[in-house]
Amino acid sequence: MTQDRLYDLGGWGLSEETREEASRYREGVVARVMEEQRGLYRLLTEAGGLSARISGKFRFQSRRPSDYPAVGDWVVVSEASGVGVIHHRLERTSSFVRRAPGRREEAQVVAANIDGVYICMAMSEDFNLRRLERYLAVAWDSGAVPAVILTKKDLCDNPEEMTRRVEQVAPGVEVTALSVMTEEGLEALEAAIEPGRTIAFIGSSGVGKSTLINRLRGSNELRTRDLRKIGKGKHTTTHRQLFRLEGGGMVIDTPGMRELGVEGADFDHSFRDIEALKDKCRFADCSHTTEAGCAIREALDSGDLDWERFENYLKLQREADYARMNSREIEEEKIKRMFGGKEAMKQRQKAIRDKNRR
Ligand SMILES: Nc1nc2c(ncn2[C@@H]2O[C@H](COP(=O)(O)OP(=O)(O)OP(=O)(O)O)[C@@H](O)[C@H]2O)c(=O)[nH]1
Ligand SMILES: [Mg+2]
Ligand SMILES: [Zn+2]
Repeated sequence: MTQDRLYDLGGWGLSEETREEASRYREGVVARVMEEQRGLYRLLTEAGGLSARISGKFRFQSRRPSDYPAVGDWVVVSEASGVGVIHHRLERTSSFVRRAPGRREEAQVVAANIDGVYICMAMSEDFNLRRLERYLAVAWDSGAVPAVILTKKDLCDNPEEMTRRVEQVAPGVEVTALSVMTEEGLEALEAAIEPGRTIAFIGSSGVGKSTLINRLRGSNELRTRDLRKIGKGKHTTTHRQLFRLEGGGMVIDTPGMRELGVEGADFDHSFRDIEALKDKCRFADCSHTTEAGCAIREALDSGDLDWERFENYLKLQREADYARMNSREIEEEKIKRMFGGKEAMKQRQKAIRDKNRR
């Protein structure tokens, strides 16, 4: 497949490593996933936009939903009479992954190859610190740098107090309060989205993600919630989509999440205050319940550590453990499929060893 170079994908975040990885495949050219809707992908190649589907081989080799391309991914695509076929998904440098709600709890990639995760939370009805802690734990695990965007500042009577409370549960994270109504904080946000970098906007439904992205793009293309027409709890954005801003930065709009299930979490960053306290407990295996010299208990007693924050930390850790356990089960399932179970595999290994000994 030869191509006219209309787009320099370097400006769309393509690194030398990924370009090199793509060149190892013979089937097609490199492209970025801009949009995905029910198995139909909108891609950008160096020659321009292209609609594509997954090849049969790709589908056959994919075991989990997270194996499939997500918005932001780099893929290898070939084209025949205007329709693209995706042959490979290239290595991800980062990904925001949630545990999808539903019967089969599975990892779902919300956005891939992102540099930043902007966790959006409204300063009005949506404000919830425990949920924010959950988002931060998952966002830190993505490999991208999280930031908190507090939206609808115009609807808030005490924005300074609210910002302060958010900063307390988000150690080491930039917190920005803004309003699309009054335009306050927008310039700083625009400047923060640097050329060639990709930022995913995530958060509950109705916090104003699409409104903000429309404003950054100077466009009205994205549908936003019309408060007069649509009832509460409805999601306005229905699929994920990547845009490049005039300044050269890229943003990904995502549908609001009702719940963010934990698939992986990074506690060292998101709960660094608690992790640091744990190191000060007298006993390395301290359960933080009745032991003497427990730094956690002391901090809870003195009020330095908020009880609700600590309880949320424990809860999220249980969830992360459970998710890890699940992925181990998936591994075992895979072994079973390939070798007919662990016992069968052990016997085969023993047979091979015996044979080699002879
Ligand atoms: N007062 C005020 N309202 C805002 C602001 N930003 C957004 N809104 C309103 O909030 C509502 C929801 O905005 P959306 O942009 O659709 O929210 P969303 O986060 O994209 O929601 P989903 O697509 O469902 O996830 C709309 O009615 C916006 O007009 C703001 O800064 N101030
Ligand atoms: Mg939206
Ligand atoms: Zn302790």
